[in-house]
Amino acid sequence: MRLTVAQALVRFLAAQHVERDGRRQRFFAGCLGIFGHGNVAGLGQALQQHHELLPYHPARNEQAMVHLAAGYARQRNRLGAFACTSSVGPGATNMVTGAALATINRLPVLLLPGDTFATRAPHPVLQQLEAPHDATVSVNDCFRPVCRFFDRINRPEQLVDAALAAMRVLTDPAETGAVCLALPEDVQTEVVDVPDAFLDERTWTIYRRPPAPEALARAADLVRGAQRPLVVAGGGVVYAEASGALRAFAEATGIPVGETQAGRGALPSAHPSALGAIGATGTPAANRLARDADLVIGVGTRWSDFTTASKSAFQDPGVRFVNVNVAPMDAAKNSGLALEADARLALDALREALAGHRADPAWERRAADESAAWAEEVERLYAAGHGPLPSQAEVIGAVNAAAGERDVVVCAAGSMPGDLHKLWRATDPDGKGYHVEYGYSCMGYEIPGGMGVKLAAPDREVFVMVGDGSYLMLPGELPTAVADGIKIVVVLVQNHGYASIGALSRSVGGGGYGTHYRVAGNANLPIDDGRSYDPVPVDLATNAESLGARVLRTRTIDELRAALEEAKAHSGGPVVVHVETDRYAGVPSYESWWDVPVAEVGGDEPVRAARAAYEEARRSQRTYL
Ligand SMILES: Cc1ncc(C[n+]2csc(CCOP(=O)(O)OP(=O)(O)O)c2C)c(N)n1
Ligand SMILES: [Mg+2]
Repeated sequence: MRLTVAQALVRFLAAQHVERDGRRQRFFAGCLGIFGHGNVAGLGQALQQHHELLPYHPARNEQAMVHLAAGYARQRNRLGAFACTSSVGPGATNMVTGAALATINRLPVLLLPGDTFATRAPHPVLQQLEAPHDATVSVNDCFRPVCRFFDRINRPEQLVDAALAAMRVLTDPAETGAVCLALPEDVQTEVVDVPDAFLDERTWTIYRRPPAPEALARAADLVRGAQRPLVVAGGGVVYAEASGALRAFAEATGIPVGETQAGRGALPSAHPSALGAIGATGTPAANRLARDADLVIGVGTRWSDFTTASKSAFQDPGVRFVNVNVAPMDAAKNSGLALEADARLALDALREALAGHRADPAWERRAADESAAWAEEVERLYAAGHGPLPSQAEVIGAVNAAAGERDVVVCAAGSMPGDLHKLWRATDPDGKGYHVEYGYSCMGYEIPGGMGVKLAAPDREVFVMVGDGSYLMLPGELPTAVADGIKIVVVLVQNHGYASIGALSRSVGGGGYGTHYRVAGNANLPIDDGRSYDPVPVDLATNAESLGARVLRTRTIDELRAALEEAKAHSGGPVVVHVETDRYAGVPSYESWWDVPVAEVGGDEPVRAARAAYEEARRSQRTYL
C-alpha cells in the first residue's frame, strides 16, 4: 500500500495493542504535539487525515507534553502511552528533559522529533545545528543518552524495522523508557510501500516473568534465616499490579514494609505492617527498622540515594539484600541476590515457599508500635495550628482529608515530595493514589503530569501539589487543560522561592543564599535568616486566572478546606487553589541523611561546621558487598 512515511507511521501506531493477564487494550491514547516546519507537512498532514484513528492534542510546550505523556503512562501502569511530535531544533530539544524523566522513571513515551533533510539539499535549514566534524549529527543526537532506543529514519524503507523495534522497547517492562524515532522532514512526506500486515492490529503480550526456581529457593532460605527482615516496596510493585500480593506476603510472613517514592501507597497506610516512607525522606518507623534489618527484600526498586539514605539506611554489619526486579541492572544492586521476576509472581512464589514461616513476633510488634506512633505524629503535624501563615504539613493534611479513597495526589519537586512521602495517608488498594515523580524530580512536571494522570483515570479526582518555583517553570499547559476540559485541582503553594533548597543551603552552611525571591535591594543579601522578608510582588493566582483556570484564593486552613470542596464540585477544566505558607515551618527529617557534599576548604564558620558534620555523617555510609 502506498502511503507517506508519516501516514504509515500514524496508522501503525493506532493499530498497536498490549495484553497482560488476558486483558487487551489499545497502547497509544493519541499524539501530543507542537507543529513547526519540521513536522507540519509530514506528520501534521498524516495526523489530520487520520484524526479518527489517532487523536491529536496540541500542547503549549514540548517538555510539558512529554511530562503529560509520562504521567499518563505511569497511571496506566505502563500499559498505555502517548506519542509526542515536535518540529526540528528547539521543539525537539525541549523534549530532551521529558525524555530523561521518562527513562529514569522507566515509563514508556514515544518521541517523534522532526529532523533535518535526509537529502541535505537545502542545508543548513532554519534551526539546524551544523557540526563541522560530523555531517550526520543533528540536535536530535541529544536523545541518545536519555532514550532506551533511538533511530533516525533516513530512508522510507527503514520505517518498518524502526517502528517494530520501538514497540518492543516501549512494551518491555525491563527495558521501557523514552523511545525516539527522529524523522527527517523530507522522509516524513515520501512514499513508502509497506506490507498490509504492518498496518494490521498487532498485540504485544506482556508476559509475567516467573522467578528462577533456584533463585527463589535461595531467597526463601535467606528469609528463613533472617532475624529482622524488611521489605522495601518500589514502583515495580505498583506497575505489576502487585499490591494485593504484597499485602498477602506481609500478612502471611509478618514482615514489615517500607516504601520508596514510586512505591508509596503500595500498602495502604493503615495496614499494621506499613512503615510508610523509607530513606532520606522516611518515617522514623521505617528508618529505625531499616537501621536494624539483617535482610532487606527490595521489590521493584532502583535503590536511589533517597531510598538508601545515601547508603546509610541499613546499618546491620551483615545485612543482605534480595532484589525482586524485572530489570537485571536493578536486581544486581547492593550485591543482592537477584530475583529477576515480575513483582506479583515473585511475591506470591516467595510467600508459598515460606509457607508456615513467620518473622520474629517481637520484630513484628516493634513494626506495629512504630507504625502506630508515626500515625500519631502525622496527626500532630496535620493539626499544628501554625500561624499566621499555615505550615505546608497542614496544607497536605487538608488535601489528604479532601481526597477520596481512590483519588490521586501528584507532585515532583521542592519541599513537598519529601513531606508527602512522609505524611500522605495512602488509601487506594491498588497503590494508584500517590504519584510523586521522584526519579528526575523535575520542577514543572506537576501540572502536565497531573493532566496525564487525569486522562488515564478520569473517574478519579487528581490533586496536583505545586510550589511557586515549579509553577513558574511550566504553567503553560493550563490552557491545554482548559481547552480539553481536563479537570485537575492544582494546589499552588506560594512560599516565595525555593524553600527546599533554602533549607538544604542552610544545612550546608550557605544560609539559604539565592533561594528566596526578594525585591531588588535585598535580593543579594548573602543569607536568608527568616527575618528580612520582602517578597517579589507576584500574584500567581491572577496568573493562573489569566490562563483560563478557575482560581480560588485562600489564606487559612479553613478557607483552604472549603476551597478544596468547591474545587471538587467544579466540573470542566482545571481549578487552581492558591495558598501561602510559612516557608520556615518545615517537616523535620527523621533519623536519616542525604549525601550532599560540603566545601572542604574556604567558607565561613557555618560552612566549616557543616563540613565537620558532613564528615561525621559520612562515616555511616556503607558499601554493600
Ligand atoms: C528543573 C529543575 N531545576 C532545578 C531543580 C532543583 N530544585 C529542586 S527543588 C527546587 C525549588 C522548588 O521550588 P518550589 O517549587 O517553590 O518548592 P519549595 O522548595 O518552595 O517547596 C529546585 C530549584 C529541579 N528539581 N528541577
Ligand atoms: Mg516555593
